[in-house]
Amino acid sequence: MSQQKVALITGITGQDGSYLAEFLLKKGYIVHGIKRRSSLFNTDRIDHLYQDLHEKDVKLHLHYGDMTDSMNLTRIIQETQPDEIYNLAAMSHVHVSFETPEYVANADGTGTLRILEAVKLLGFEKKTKIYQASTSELYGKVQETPQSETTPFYPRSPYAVAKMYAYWITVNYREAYGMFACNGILFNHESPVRGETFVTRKITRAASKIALGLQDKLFLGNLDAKRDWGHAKDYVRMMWMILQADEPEDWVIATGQTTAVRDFVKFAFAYAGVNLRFEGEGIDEKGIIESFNEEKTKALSLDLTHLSIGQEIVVVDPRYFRPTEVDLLLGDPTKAEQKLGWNREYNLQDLVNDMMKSDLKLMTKDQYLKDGGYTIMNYFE
Ligand code: NDP
Ligand code: GDR
Repeated sequence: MSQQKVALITGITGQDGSYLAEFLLKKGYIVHGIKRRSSLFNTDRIDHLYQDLHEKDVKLHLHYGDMTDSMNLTRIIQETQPDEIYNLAAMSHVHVSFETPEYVANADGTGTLRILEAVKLLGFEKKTKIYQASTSELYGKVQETPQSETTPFYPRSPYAVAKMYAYWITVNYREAYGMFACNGILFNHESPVRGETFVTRKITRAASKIALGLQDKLFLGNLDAKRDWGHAKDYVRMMWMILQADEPEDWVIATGQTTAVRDFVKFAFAYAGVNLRFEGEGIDEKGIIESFNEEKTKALSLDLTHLSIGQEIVVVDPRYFRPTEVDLLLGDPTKAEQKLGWNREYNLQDLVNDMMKSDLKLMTKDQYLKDGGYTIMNYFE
C-alpha cells in the first residue's frame, strides 16, 4: 500500500490553492483539487503542475465541484479519502461580497459546514485533518492592535460574517467530534498571481502599464486603509505546518507590520523609477509624479518619456469605497513563530519587487499586442 499522503484542496485554481498544490507535490503528496466548471479555461495558475491523465504515476487530480453542492463534496471526499483537506475555496473579494451576500453566506459559510459534515458522515473524523482558510477580516472594526488569537471579532462585511460562521463551525466540530480541524487566521497575502482586482495587484499591474505607456491613470478607493501584507508563498507553507502540529489549534499568520495603501502605491511606482507625492485629502487626493530615478528606469530598460514631472497618475474614485471599511489590520504572529517555528522569506519590499518584476514582464506582452494592432483592455476594477 502506498505511504504517500493524500491532500484535497478546495479552491486549487486560486492564488493560495496554486502555491499550496505546488508545495504539497514537492513534498511527495498526491494532490486532489476541486475546480469549478467554467465556460473558459480557469486553470491558468496550475497549468504548470498539470499532468496528462494518460501518463503513469499521476500526482495531481482535478475534480469538478462547487462549495454549494453537498452531494458533490461528499462524493469527492469519499472517493479521494484524503489525509488532509485544505478548504480554500471562497468568494474572497470583500467589496464584491456586498453585492452577493447570500451567495457568499452559502459558499464561504455553509460551504465549510458541508466539508466538516461530509468528513463526519463518512466516518473520517479520526483520519482526515482539516485546514479552514480563516481571515484577518474577522477582526474588522479595530478593537486592539496587534491582533492575535485572543482579539475579539467584529466583522464588517458579508464576506467576514460568512467567514465568522466558518471559523466557529470549525471550532465546534473540533470540540464536538474530536476532529483535527484548525483555523489559520491569515492576514493579507499577495503574490504575482494575486487576483487582479485586489488592491496590491491592481496597483502593480497599473504601475507597470503606466510605465509602459499602456494606461494613463490608476483609480483607487480608500488610500488610508492599512494592511499587514505578506507573501502567499510564506503563508501556504504555514497552512501545511498547522496540520502537522501536535494538537489542532487556531493560528494567526501575519508579518507584524502594517502599511497604508498609499505607501504601497509609492513603493510600486518607485520600482519602475517613478517617485510619487500625494496631495489633497479624501476624494480630492491625487498621486503626482515628483521625480524620476534614472538609474532604476535604465536598469529595467524602460522608456518613460511619455511621463512628466507634475503629472497626475493616481486618482481617488469613491466607487471603490466600501459601505463599511476595515481601517487597520496588524497581526501578531508570535504564537506561530514560537510554537511552530514559522518564519518568512519575504518582507514587503521583496513582495513589491516580486510582483512588479512579474507584472512588467506580463504587460510587455500587452505592449507587443498593442504594437501589432490588437485592442488592449484596461479593466478599471
Ligand atoms: P482566490 O480568490 O484567489 O481563490 C479562491 C478559490 O476559490 C478559486 O479557486 C475559486 O475558483 C474558488 N471558488 C470560489 N467560489 C467557489 C465555489 N462556490 N465552489 C468552489 N470553488 C470556489 O483566493 P485566495 O487564494 O487569495 O484565498 C484562498 C482562501 O483564503 C479564500 O478562502 C480566502 O477567503 C482566504 N483568505 C485569503 C487571504 C489573502 O490575503 N489572499 C487572507 C485570508 C484568507 P475560481 O478560480 O473558479 O474562481
Ligand atoms: P481586503 O483586500 O479587502 O483586505 O481582503 P483588498 O486588496 O481588496 O483591499 C485592501 C484595502 O485596499 C482598499 N482599496 C482598494 N481595494 C480594492 N480591491 N480596489 C481598490 O481600488 C482599492 N482602493 C483602496 C480597500 O478598501 C481595503 O481597505 C483581502 C482578501 O484576500 C480577503 O479574501 C482576505 O480575507 C483578506 O484580504 C485578509
